[in-house]
Amino acid sequence: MEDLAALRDELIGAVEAAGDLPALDQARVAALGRKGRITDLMKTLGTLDAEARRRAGQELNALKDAVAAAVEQRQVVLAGRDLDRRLAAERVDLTLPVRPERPGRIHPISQTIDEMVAIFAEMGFAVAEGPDVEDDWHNFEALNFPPGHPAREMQDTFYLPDRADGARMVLRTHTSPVQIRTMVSQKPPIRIVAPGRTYRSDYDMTHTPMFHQIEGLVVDETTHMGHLKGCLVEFARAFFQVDDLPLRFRPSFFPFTEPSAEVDIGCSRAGGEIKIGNHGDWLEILGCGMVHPNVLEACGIDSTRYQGFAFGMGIERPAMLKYGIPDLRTFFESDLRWLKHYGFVPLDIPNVAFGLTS
Ligand code: 2U9
Repeated sequence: MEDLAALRDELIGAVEAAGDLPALDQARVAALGRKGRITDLMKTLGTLDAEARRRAGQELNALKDAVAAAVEQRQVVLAGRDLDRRLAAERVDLTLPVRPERPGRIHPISQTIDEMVAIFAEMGFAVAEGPDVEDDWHNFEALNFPPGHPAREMQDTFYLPDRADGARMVLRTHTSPVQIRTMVSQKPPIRIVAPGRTYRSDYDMTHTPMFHQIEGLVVDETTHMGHLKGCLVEFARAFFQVDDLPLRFRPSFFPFTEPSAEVDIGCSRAGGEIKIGNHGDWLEILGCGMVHPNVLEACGIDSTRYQGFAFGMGIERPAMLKYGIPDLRTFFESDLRWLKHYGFVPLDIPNVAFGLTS
């Protein structure tokens, strides 16, 4: 039998010298493979007498284990080095300017949200966000929805399998749970807008199962309906860029506001085309009201001391009106030609002072 100590140094030396994973595999096969050096020696054991075979067998097994352990160790080192090399080679500098020949486009929904947020930010609103998957309490209960309310029906709401603790989870049907979370975690005064994705089980020409909303909430000691009205008039005129845009507040009902109103803006429908402005006709764009005392109390806010106003609107319809996009469903088809046509250049960041969008 050959000198096993020398063989060990040679084989482990080859493993440790391997500079990459393919070279390591070669060294492993040369030692432990079907035609490897150790395997070859194993085959000669049959020619030895019983005692020598037992001793040589033990030594060869120890050598095999030592080489296998060295291969494993080296593998960890080389795999780490490979990853480091890939991370260095594939590094992307996100601060680099957009390549002029391939600028990409901002989706009209993102642009519209940015515009709306810019207007409300100018008025002093902060942006709040929350999870898309909500529990029943944040989405319905705290918002004063009675147990049998139609919005809770299976047909309208996407329910998820119950959690291990029995909690019934839903895909949020509005962004209102964000305001609930804000009121639970912050003390008044509160002034936030909550833009984001919402979900309802509905699909036709004018509804998609996922759509976007922006909602607003102001809570303070002296907040009243006049503040709500001024805020929404200011918003609508800035968003549609029509200085004398008339707004009409019609009484309505929502479980979470009292009193409640729906808001129409002036428009014309001449020639089958909707034009926003002071033209005698009306178009509904949002809902609003004073936060129901039950909602304030559910969030631990004293409704005898604080009052709030809230409003909510979809994003898709104002975006279609402002940018002349005729079909709602095209928003979510990921058609690059559509995006090139209706999208916005990335550095055209909405800003009230310099104009929302050029
Ligand atoms: C809290 C308290 C009150 C948000 C409101 C509306 C009226 C409304 C709809 C417009 C079109 C949703 O996308 S839509 O279908 N929304 O009419 N939303 S008041 O009121 C709140 C929200 C949160 C805590």
